[in-house]
Amino acid sequence: MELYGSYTSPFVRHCRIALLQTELECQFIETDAAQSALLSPTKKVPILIDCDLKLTDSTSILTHIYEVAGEEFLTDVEEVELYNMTNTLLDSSVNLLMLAKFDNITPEQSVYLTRQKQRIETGLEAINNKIISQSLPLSNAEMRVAIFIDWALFRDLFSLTDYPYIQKLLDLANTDPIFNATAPQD
Ligand SMILES: N[C@@H](CCC(=O)N[C@@H](CS)C(=O)NCC(=O)O)C(=O)O
Repeated sequence: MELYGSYTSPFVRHCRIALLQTELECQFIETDAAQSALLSPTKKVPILIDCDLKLTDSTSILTHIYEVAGEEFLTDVEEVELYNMTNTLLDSSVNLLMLAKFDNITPEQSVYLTRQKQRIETGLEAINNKIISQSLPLSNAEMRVAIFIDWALFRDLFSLTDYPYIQKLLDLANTDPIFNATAPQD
């Protein structure tokens, strides 16, 4: 198997964590925007190639990794809800970051970006009330939350002052050696 991605992407990090957890053999190939545009119709990372199978989304990649390892992934509807809500906030956060970085557009200049920013705030409030785990291992959805939050703090997108249960989850995730070993780095 080959996983294409970057060391900063939260979507790629979740796949790297799953590979380390399951101890499956996989080569990691660092990939920039130009290469991902050639490799994937979505022009995004991660991308996983396993023989004839090409997967272009972290959720299909995670589904494949856990299936190959004989483990379950997202079987409970509440877990799917938390996982997907986190993905929605991740996508909004990536949009905020990229539009500011490449086009110099901030929420103050855009009605739709203001809605994205509000979506992140109300979403974080909801996620703060959905955290359950007090000890490791985290559920796959809570791992997604921890990965999202660690990346958002790395990018200085928001603080956790108003979200104490998310802070506790991040503190717990940081006691996991695999979570630590995959922390975002430029
Ligand atoms: N739904 C995708 C999202 C992947 C994604 O947004 N990846 C970002 C990196 S964090 C990317 O490649 N962005 C490039 C772009 O938007 O052009 C997944 O779960 O894999």
